Amino acid sequence: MNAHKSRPFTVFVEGNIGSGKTTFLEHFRRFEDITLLTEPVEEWRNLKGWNLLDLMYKDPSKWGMTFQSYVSLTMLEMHQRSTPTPVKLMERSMFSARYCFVEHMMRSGILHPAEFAVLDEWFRFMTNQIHIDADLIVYLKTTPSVVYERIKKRARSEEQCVPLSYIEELHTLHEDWLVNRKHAECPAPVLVLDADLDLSQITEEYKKSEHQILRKAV
Ligand code: DCP
Repeated sequence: MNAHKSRPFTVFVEGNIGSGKTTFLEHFRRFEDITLLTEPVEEWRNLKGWNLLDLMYKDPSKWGMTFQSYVSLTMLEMHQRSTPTPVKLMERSMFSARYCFVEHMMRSGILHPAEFAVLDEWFRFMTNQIHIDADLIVYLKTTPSVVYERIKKRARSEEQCVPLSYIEELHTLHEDWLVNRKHAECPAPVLVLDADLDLSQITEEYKKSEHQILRKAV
């Protein structure tokens, strides 16, 4: 994996919707030598004036394919982005897009099998033909009912109709990928953190990952 001496130590932060990925990234803002790449949700909400996230939630069968192909593009752009620092911390990756979100849309019939086949071919091409740096995955593990309450509380307008069953399904898909290793591809070692803790306690939990992330920066 460390083929190029100058390439950054690359960490993906993964976990269910509302698991605190953004808060985790913010925790590392205080350190030098880390580039933080937050998820481009704002780009998904405004592509030439179109809110693809909203379109996808309102009519998943019609917009799921369009939304996920745009997510893939934005993720690929993040994977490819060069950083001036020795550590690169990314919110999500093209892997969770494929193994959690696209997988859910395929299993639930939201995506037509032909649409799924196209997305899957893109994913295979990207992971086989383009080198995607990956050194560590931080998995913010949560209980579905806990994140469901957080999602309701933060009230992101597009997510208002998200049912608990969807959050449970996404939880299972994250577990299958990162803990049960049901997919051939898990691109890096996984560090599991308890992300059910509330804000007053979570800093201590986040600190458990500092060594693994920061020792690469020195
Ligand atoms: N999403 C999706 N398909 C993807 C990636 C994300 O449908 N491939 C959706 C799910 C959410 C929104 O995009 O409605 C953002 O989800 P994330 O879990 O990626 O980001 P959060 O902002 O919820 O993360 P956190 O609360 O952990 O900071």
